Amino acid sequence: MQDHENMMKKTLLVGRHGVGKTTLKQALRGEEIHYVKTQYMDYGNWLIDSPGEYAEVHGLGAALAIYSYEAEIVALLIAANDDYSLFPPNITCMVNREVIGIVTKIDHATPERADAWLRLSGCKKIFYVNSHSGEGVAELKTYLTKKVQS
Ligand SMILES: Nc1nc2c(ncn2[C@@H]2O[C@H](COP(=O)(O)OP(=O)(O)OP(=O)(O)O)[C@@H](O)[C@H]2O)c(=O)[nH]1
Ligand SMILES: [Mg+2]
Repeated sequence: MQDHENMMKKTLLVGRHGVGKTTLKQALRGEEIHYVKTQYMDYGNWLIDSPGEYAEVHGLGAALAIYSYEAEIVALLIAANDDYSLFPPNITCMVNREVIGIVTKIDHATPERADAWLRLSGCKKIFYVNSHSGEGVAELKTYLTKKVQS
């Protein structure tokens, strides 16, 4: 999968430390998967990767509202095997952008619980990915591709 930056919607990835944001970014870009701890906002190209610690603060809603100004789409990530959610109910109303949900690590557990948490937080459209095998990644990438006007 080749990355054509100007064809992609600028997308902000948000979720707890270790949920799989950077790994998903690598999978979406078609890069080799390798671990790197995200230490600061990474504006590399169309994907804006955030450190999990930024989402693990009391003022998450306000922080989301500010970072989302830089993006066209905000993606909230929860892993299939997570046993808690950082995102309060209807947090999507803090964001003046489309918000999608992404369940990561679907190789670890079934996605129902993470899916329910993301819906409770206000996400209407939810994707399911395994960034290691690539399952679900192409479908997500297609969704994040700008539609050509005819
Ligand atoms: N089994 C499995 N492991 C995954 C998947 N996605 C990510 N991981 C693993 O989860 C760990 C954390 O992944 P990262 O992508 O670094 O997580 P992050 O959300 O970027 O974390 P921070 O940068 O600390 O906020 C790594 O060891 C990844 O290999 C997945 O779909 N399946
Ligand atoms: Mg990271």
